[in-house]
This record gives sequence, structure tokens and C-alpha cells, in this order.
Amino acid sequence: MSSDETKTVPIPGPPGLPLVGNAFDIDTEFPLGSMLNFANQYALIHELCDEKRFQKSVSSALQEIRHGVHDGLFTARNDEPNWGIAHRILMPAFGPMAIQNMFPEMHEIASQLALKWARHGSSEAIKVTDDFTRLTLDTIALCSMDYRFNSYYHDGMHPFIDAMADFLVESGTRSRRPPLPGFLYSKVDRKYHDDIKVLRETAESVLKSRKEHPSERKDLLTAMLDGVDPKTGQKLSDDSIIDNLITFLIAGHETTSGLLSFAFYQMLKNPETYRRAQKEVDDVCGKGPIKLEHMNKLPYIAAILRETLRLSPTIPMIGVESKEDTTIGGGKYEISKGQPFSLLFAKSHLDPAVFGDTANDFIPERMLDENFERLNKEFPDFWKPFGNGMRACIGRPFAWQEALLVMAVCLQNFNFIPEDPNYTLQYKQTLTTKPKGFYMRAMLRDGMS
Ligand code: MNH
Repeated sequence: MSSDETKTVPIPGPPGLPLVGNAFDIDTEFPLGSMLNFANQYALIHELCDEKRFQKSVSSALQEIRHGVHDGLFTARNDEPNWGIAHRILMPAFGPMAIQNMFPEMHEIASQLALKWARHGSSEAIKVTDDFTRLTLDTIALCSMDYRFNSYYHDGMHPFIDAMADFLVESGTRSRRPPLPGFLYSKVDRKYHDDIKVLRETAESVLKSRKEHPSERKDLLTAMLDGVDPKTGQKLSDDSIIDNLITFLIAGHETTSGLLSFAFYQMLKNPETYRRAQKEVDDVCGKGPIKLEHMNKLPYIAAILRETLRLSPTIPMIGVESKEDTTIGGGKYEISKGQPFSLLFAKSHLDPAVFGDTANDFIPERMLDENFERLNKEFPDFWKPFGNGMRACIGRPFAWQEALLVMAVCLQNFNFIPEDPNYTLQYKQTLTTKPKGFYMRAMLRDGMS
């Protein structure tokens, strides 16, 4: 034992991991499952979140996504100038006032979902992740660029949405595909590039029509068209605007949809939390419309969202790389400059050193503001679902307002029951994770219309 302490050893993980990937060790349906056993725990994660020593690494899957969105905000390498330009131009557009101004449009889309469920009635099982995905996509498209997918009115999805979904899945697959002769992939490659074309042409037409019909809207598209980088004096090029429009649609929907789906799974599994959440909505919002000023008066719902992201971070890991030759873990693990590896938050979020022996349980109370702040002080970086440092999620305030609002609208108007009371959580993993095969039924509450 003690002699081990002084030697450096390989970072725990299956051979070839992290990121560069030994594709064949990994369960392709749910690769994360195969990795959790090897992951670093809280203390290592905390060390690796130090931005003086480590920086974002563009993982092999993100590398593929660059075929569609290049050096857009999410997929840019740290040293690419377009990241800084877009970051500085867009930060104010995600500021508190800007997000609050989006409330009415977020509310409109949430109401459409409630109407749909009310019409269907309780006789029809809701495909939870599908409906939340329609919601989050319609919301980000409307709020960011005044574009309406009207997803609830279609059985299938809008062609853009199908193209995006296929593009994302194929980007993941490509990052793991066996090195066979290229012609064997020519059919999937053609489809891949056709999908990218659909994405870019749609974004291009949104941009073009906005330029032809300038608008008073203060949305993300306006910010990108008008914004001037305070540091370089540069504006975003049309290509860069298109990269980032698509980036928002991609980054802004699956993650939030997964969060809402997991939150409902957890509430239905833990009825006491469900009752408390519904009571909070009833006490704070009554039976009238949900309003912006209710949003910061729902501490228990916020705690549910935090606890949900702790147990099921919808982006379960991010990539970082070392800025220097160094060691981590008190000299235990040797790391060379540029070496990439994964921070598995899905694992560090469960460390008993932080959460004791209830680490795997859903207990929103521990995430109420006071407790959350105390934990953050004692264990910095203990909760990282939105990533780290300057490359952390720019859309966090957007996602938070949207998720709070949707939880309030749903709990105010419906009682939910699981379709299968014995359902236990299964994961579907693409670039993000969501519950697989999770259905519920919605019954309109008394006195609601
Ligand atoms: Mn989001 C980066 C999680 C919602 C737009 N987001 C990240 C990262 C995580 C993350 C983790 C860091 C990735 C990395 O280091 O490689 N994001 C989430 C979660 C939700 C979410 C869990 C919802 C819940 N994100 C959103 C929404 C938008 C968005 C909504 C857009 C409106 N996110 C981004 C962008 C980045 C990002 C853009 C890249 C930021 C940067 O690198 O500068």
C-alpha cells in the first residue's frame, strides 16, 4: 500500500481511454456504463477543474461534430479566435435581462405542450423524452431566432430535426468506427453530408430572411448580427453565425429535454418529492398563469432540478487536457502535456466522500439553496453538470428558466402517473443521456382548464 503512494501509475481506465477510445471495450448502446467503474472520484475531478493547469479538449465526438459547425462556441478549440469573439459577443445575450425577456415565448411553447396533453387525456401514454424534446427544440428555435418548428403538430419531426438527430448519432458513431476501407462507408457518409447540408441551408435561410426583414427582436440572432467584439472590434462572419445558430439548436435541446425527463422519472419514483413540488407550485402560483416573478420563488423545484442533474448529468462527462507535463493525485498519476482525458461527472457526483451513504439516493433537500452553497464551499466542483470554467455552459440561465417554467406548468395542470409502476431507469446515450422507454400518463387536475 504505502510504497504505491510514491510511484506513479497509469490513470485508472480501460486501455485506450479516455477520449482516444478503445472502441471495442465499450458497450455501444450505453458506453458510459462501461466507463463508470474506471472513473475518477471527486478529489481528482476537483484537481482537474483547475483552469491554470487544464483546459477543454475537443473530444473525438466533438471533432466529428465540427464537420457541421466548425469552430462554433461548443466545438472550438481553446486557441481558436472565433471562440473568444463569439463568447464575448454572446455573453450579454445570455445575461439575466435577456433571458427574462424570453419568458413569454418560453411560456407560449410550454402552454402548447400542456394543451396537447390535456387534449390527449389520460388514455394515451406520453413518450416523455419525445415530447420534452419537441418542447426544448421549439423553445430554443423560437427564442434564439424567431423560427417555429411547430413540433407538436407533427407526428414525425421537422426535416431539420431529423437531420440534426441523425447527424448527432452519426457523429458519435464515426468517432468509434472501425478503420475499414472508405468505400464501405460511402452510403452513410453521403447521408451524413446531406444531413449537414439540411442543417446549414436551414440556418442560412433564417439568417437571410432576417437580413431582408430586419427585426426589433432582441434575440440571439440579433446579438450575433449586430454584436461587435469589445476586444478585437470584429463582428461575426455569416459562416460563424450559421455555425452558432446550429450550435444553439444542438446544445440547447437534448440536454434540457433529458433534464426534464429525468426529473419526472425521479419525482414519480419518489412520490414524497412529487407532492412537495406540486404543493410549492400551488402555494406560489395558485391557479393563475405562471409568471416570470414566480421563477425565483420555487426553491424546491430548483433543488429537484439540481439533484436530478447530480444523479443523471445529461452531459455525463467532458474532455480536458493538460497544459503541461505534470502529475495529479498527489504525485500518483503522471500526465504529459496535451494528454486528453474525461472528467466523468456521472461518477464524481456520486462520491460518498461528499454525500455519505445516501450518495445514490434522490434527496432534493440536500440541494436547497443553503445546503447547496454549503456543499459548494466545502467541496468546490462537487456539482458540474454545466461544465467548467470559461468553457462552461453559456446557456445555463436559459435552460434553468425554461426547466423551472415547464415543471411549474406541468405540476400546476396535471397529475402524472408512471405508465409502468415497475419501470426502472434505463439510459439511452448519444452525445447526451436520456431515460430509455420511460412513459407516463397525465390527468388534468380538478378545476383546471
Ligand atoms: Mn450547454 C457547453 C451542459 C443547456 C449552449 N453545456 C456546455 C457544457 C456542458 C453543458 C457540460 C460544457 C461542454 C464541454 O466542456 O465540452 N447545457 C448543459 C446542460 C444543459 C445545457 C446540462 C441543460 C440542462 N447549453 C444549454 C442550452 C444552450 C447551451 C439551453 C443554448 C441556449 N452549452 C451551450 C454552448 C456551450 C455549452 C454554446 C459551449 C460554451 C463554450 O464552450 O463557450
